Amino acid sequence: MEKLTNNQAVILKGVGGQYLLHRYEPYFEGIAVPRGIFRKDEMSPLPGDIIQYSLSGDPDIPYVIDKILPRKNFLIRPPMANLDMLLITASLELPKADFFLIDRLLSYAVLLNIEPILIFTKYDLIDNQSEKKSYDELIANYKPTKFPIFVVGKNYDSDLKNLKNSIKNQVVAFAGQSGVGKSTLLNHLFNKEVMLTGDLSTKAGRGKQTTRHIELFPFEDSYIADTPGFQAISLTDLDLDPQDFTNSYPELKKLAANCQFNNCTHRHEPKCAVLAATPEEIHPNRLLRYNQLRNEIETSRKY
Ligand SMILES: Nc1nc2c(ncn2[C@@H]2O[C@H](COP(=O)(O)OP(=O)(O)OP(=O)(O)O)[C@@H](O)[C@H]2O)c(=O)[nH]1
Ligand SMILES: [Mg+2]
Ligand SMILES: [Zn+2]
Repeated sequence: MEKLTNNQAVILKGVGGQYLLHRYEPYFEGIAVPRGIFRKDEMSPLPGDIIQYSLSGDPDIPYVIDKILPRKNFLIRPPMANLDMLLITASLELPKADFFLIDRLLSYAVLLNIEPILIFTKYDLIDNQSEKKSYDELIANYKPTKFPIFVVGKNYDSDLKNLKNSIKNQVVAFAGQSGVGKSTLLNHLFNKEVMLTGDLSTKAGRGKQTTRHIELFPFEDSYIADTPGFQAISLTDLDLDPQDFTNSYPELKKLAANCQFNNCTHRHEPKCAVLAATPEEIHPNRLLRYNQLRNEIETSRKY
């Protein structure tokens, strides 16, 4: 994140047309409403937006948002802007890892210029063959991508410090299935209960997903969001160029340099370096899923 000037701030959340603003240096926090013009423009302020503000003269809502600065990226669902990093979280125990969801989230992040990080939770629960197998399988599928991988669990904190370092000074969000431990990890990073976790929400009788609105939490020079809604991301909504989708797989992109055709789809072409690759270069199951996802993208496209 760039350094902000005296009249700039980050939007932490928006509720009922009011926005909570925050800045680390020099420290600032305040509530603002946007100037009328945004409503006409369709560009409405989002959590993560860097904005310019001024005084409103109203003691109840002391600031107005004058301008939204250009966005690095913005997501429609969950609605937020300027995300630097996506913490894609999967469980080594239950719920069973959804490899398609992980693949989709990885591509989505790459395509939107967001750095993906993989986090595997519940390492403490690995005590039989089937969980050991799910650990090996996750590592084997994603090690060739070279995306950072962190393994965490109850009382297993050896990767936690590295994770903390990686997210310094970044706007980050959690993504992954319900119950994998996103809120648990967020609370662990903060060292306090900021988010309701599974147990609590069940007790409160509020069903599965706990968080409804998007909120960024300032944490050691970073902004962290515990965002519901990433499960629903759909690559076909992006109206992607299928070749751009292919290029969002780093291990494919690397191997593709040696394919005979430079627009190789790596599905059936002769002299395809991807089809000839070893499981250490690209995992066979990830390649199978890639085929299916690319087919979906191609058939959903309107030519
Ligand atoms: N043993 C163990 N349990 C964990 C770990 N991480 C999370 N849990 C438990 O898994 C359950 C779900 O955790 P949450 O943090 O609420 O999961 P979540 O990903 O935030 O789920 P949603 O908010 O529904 O998306 C809770 O009962 C946690 O205590 C872990 O590393 N080890
Ligand atoms: Mg949660
Ligand atoms: Zn190829």
